[in-house]
Amino acid sequence: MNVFILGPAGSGKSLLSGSFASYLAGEGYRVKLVNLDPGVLELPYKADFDVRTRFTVEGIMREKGLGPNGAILEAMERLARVSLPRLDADYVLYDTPGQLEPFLFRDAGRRIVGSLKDCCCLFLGDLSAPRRNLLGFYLYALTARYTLEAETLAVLNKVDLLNREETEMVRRLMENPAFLLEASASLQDEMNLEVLKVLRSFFPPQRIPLVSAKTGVGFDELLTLLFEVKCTCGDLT
Ligand SMILES: Nc1nc2c(ncn2[C@@H]2O[C@H](COP(=O)(O)OP(=O)(O)O)[C@@H](O)[C@H]2O)c(=O)[nH]1
Ligand SMILES: [Mg+2]
Repeated sequence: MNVFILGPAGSGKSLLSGSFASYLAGEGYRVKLVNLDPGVLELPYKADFDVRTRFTVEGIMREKGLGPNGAILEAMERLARVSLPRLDADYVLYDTPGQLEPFLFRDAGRRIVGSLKDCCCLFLGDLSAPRRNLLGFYLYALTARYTLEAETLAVLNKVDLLNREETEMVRRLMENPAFLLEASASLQDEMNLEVLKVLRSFFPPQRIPLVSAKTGVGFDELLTLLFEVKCTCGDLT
């Protein structure tokens, strides 16, 4: 299975790529790691294929006299055309560019994901950041799924940074968003619920695992969800 790890800058894509790969290897799977981030300076794992052997954002800046934003756009154009090696493994994990938007909204993401069979994307949210905007995170994950036309699992990362009450609160919200209204019945909450109702009629609800790329908490649940995606009859509720 090809697993793309997506998410906003700093959500933990690279750390999760490395630590989830180690976890899978420990479970007895053959795992390969691909770095698709041409802008990263250091990686917390050893990549089996690294796009930086072809080009880097820094190299493009020098070569073309561009600033960082222009170089990132040029790098995404090149990424869209890069030919990836076929890697023989049970799971190939793809760490994606630090900046999500140009990967998602330009050709690179759609082309690369669309060129591979047996794909699943993990869309990471940073629990230390969007605690008050979980619906916004979920909508963004759906945007990735809609844009890439690939099965996409929303995953909340950095659960180790939450205390027990905060973790419980997030878990309850994920299981039953109506809990939002019990907390405070603002206009925004009512709107959130209406949006959720509409979304649920189009997208089957999915369990959202709370994981930690740092400690490995939640990896068992993440792997179970990947099994369910693989099994077409999988029930994600
Ligand atoms: N505490 C904690 N920190 C994390 C976790 N995942 C990532 N980080 C940290 O968040 C920062 C950004 O992580 P990185 O993997 O580079 O994010 P990326 O930009 O999405 O690839 C780094 O300092 C990581 O060590 C996590 O689960 N828990
Ligand atoms: Mg990264």
